[in-house]
Amino acid sequence: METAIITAFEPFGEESINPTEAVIEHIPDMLYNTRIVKVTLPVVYNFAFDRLLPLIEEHQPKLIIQLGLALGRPRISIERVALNVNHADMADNLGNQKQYELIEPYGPDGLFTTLPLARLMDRLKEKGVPATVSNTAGGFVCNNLFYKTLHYVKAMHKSADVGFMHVPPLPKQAIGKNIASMEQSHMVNALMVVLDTMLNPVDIKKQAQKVTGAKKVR
Ligand code: PCA
Repeated sequence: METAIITAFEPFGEESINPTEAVIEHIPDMLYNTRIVKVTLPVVYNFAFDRLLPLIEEHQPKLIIQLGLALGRPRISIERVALNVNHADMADNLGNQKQYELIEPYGPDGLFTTLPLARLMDRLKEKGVPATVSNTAGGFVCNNLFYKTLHYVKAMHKSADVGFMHVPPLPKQAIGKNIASMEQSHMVNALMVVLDTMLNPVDIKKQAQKVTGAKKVR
């Protein structure tokens, strides 16, 4: 049976919750004959991808969708690119702060998602979810995980598509702060749109028609 892996993150920094943990639990365990494997990863530069790697090897997934919390962003962000850099003001959950550091010393500067971004934006709009394509996943653990996953999949010639979705905080996380927030239902809808677009055989056909002539960067 084919598998897709969806990942969330633990809370980090000042936050006592990370909405991504609950969002992945709202997704069924099976969609269009594909098993959905869910895992919450530690917010630690050196451990996040290391926790995911054995699952990639065990399941050989056809799709990997990663979720992270982006405080301060008002919409769902589907990330276009992972950059080969660790650079953040914040320390990870083990106190490591990284700046001006390459993730993979011999890796490319950036790696693009393999998700069909235009199709996803159309479908998220139809569904009424505020969403945008983002050109940076930041320089913290989310970008690190996204970069390492894209790099591994490419280097090991895996067939998995890889995407990253940042979500805003929940309304209860924004109380008393001058920041945007989003109801969990929008986040779950957004993830379902991504999964449906990638796993529903009818949608895959539509995507193929839409991207004919576009080069898939691998
Ligand atoms: N967001 C952080 C790390 C974990 C998470 O959910 C980030 O954007 O890097």
